[in-house]
Amino acid sequence: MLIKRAQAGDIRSSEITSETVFHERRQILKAMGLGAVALGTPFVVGATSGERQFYTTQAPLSGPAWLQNKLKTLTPGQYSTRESATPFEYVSTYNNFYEFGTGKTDPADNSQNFVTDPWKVEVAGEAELTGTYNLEDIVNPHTLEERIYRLRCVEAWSMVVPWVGFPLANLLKRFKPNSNAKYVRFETLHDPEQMPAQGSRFAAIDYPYIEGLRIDEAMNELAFLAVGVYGNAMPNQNGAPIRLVVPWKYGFKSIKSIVKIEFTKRRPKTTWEMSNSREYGFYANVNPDVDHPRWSQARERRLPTSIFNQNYVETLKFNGYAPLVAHLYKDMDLRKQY
Ligand SMILES: Nc1nc2c(c(=O)[nH]1)N[C@H]1C(S)=C(S)[C@@H](COP(=O)(O)O)O[C@H]1N2
Ligand SMILES: [Mo]
Repeated sequence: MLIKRAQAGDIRSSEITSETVFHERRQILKAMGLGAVALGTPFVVGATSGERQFYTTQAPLSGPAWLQNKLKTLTPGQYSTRESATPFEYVSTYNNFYEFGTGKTDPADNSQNFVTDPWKVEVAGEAELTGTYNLEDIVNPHTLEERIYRLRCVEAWSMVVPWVGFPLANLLKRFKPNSNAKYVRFETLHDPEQMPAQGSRFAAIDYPYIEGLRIDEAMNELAFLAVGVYGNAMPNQNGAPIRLVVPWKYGFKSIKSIVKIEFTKRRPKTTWEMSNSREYGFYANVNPDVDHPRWSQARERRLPTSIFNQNYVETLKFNGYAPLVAHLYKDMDLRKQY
């Protein structure tokens, strides 16, 4: 009842610019005691003035103790879509995480014993500060916020996910990247004992999974590091314990289970571009005008779908985030640099 449906691509300019209003709303939320809402349903939507959504969980908090503590201070973030989130059941069982198998339910089926605590992240390359850090030290200085983003897979399906995390830029700045830092490269854990597909001679892609962003893309306020969904810690199949979320790009840019972040001079060679550069580009901006060589990108199936209703919605340029990101590409031909 508190969920308000709105048009796709619904970032209002007021939402983008109105910092003050946002902070006021946050104060109201705090005063209402939201963030620890407990009602009769497993997932609860709290909202201020019937507008801003906020999902939290009634299930026991998961993840390490330090994260559970931090989750109690979760706040609604800026830039959330007002579209309703795809139910948790779908978000956590319809996945792409090839390290655990290529079927949509393989990640949920095969990742349950994946060990994500303790977890270390190495920060390397063109920056003043580098080193290997416990996940807690990576996450702790940041306020955890909820961002409800559309996720558009290159395979032409999409969902709406209430992520829990913090802006990537805030983390990157802590390491003081130098003027040679033109790109940021991300790497997923390589551990064939835990990730069965990495050991297979018939693996669909090369491992470890690598992704990358141009530094200005990485510093854009929409680029997000997520440590959870639906008010709780990240399910293994969604990329526990920490994954990238780049909502204006195809889902494959949103690399999971990150162990290394590196500032580089040169554009990194990324997994899907290396596997087939004609089908998957480095930029991978969602673009209804540039079809995949084997299918149209003009529309997408919005989960949940059924055999009776494929629930097609129009695909939006930059996945509807153009007001915040189009300027990054103003001098580029996005048909060539896809
Ligand atoms: N390491 C790794 N990260 C990955 C993938 C993967 O196979 N391995 N799949 C990508 C793709 S294609 C998509 S659409 C999203 C899916 O995220 P979700 O399962 O949380 O919806 O994760 C991306 N990140
Ligand atoms: Mo994807």
